Amino acid sequence: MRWLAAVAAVAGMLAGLGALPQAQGAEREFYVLAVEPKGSASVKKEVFPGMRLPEGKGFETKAPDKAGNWQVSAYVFLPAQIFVRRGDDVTLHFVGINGDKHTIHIDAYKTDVFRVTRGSIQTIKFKAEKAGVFKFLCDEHPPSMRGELIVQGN
Ligand SMILES: [Cu+2]
Repeated sequence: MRWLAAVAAVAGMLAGLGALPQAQGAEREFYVLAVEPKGSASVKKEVFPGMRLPEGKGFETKAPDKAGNWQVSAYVFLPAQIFVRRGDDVTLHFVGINGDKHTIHIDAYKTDVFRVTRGSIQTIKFKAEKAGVFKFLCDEHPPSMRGELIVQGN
């Protein structure tokens, strides 16, 4: 009966694969948020690390103020990885949540820049004709504000 359990496990895995996104040529739509998560603490509870984070405006550290409160933040895309299949019709809505502006471009698919401001949406549509991993970057907030468009297929 052990073989029956193995067959059932494989069948379950195959059924799970069937739940993956549909065939090529599907319409795929994503909202990509420009956000700035923040962490804060007081030196009374946590020592200020004083460590230098990577250069660029993507990261910001505020040293303890008079009350001993300090803060760290980073600009990021949420989500930062987008998976589609070659042949899919892709719609990306970039939405400005934090930060006054973000100047963005996508390798291979949207090489001319576009700007997202707080409270606005820039919509990009394209057919994912080329497989590979393509970066999308914000010029104002390196190195943290970057993402990957991953186009699967041959
Ligand atoms: Cu940015």
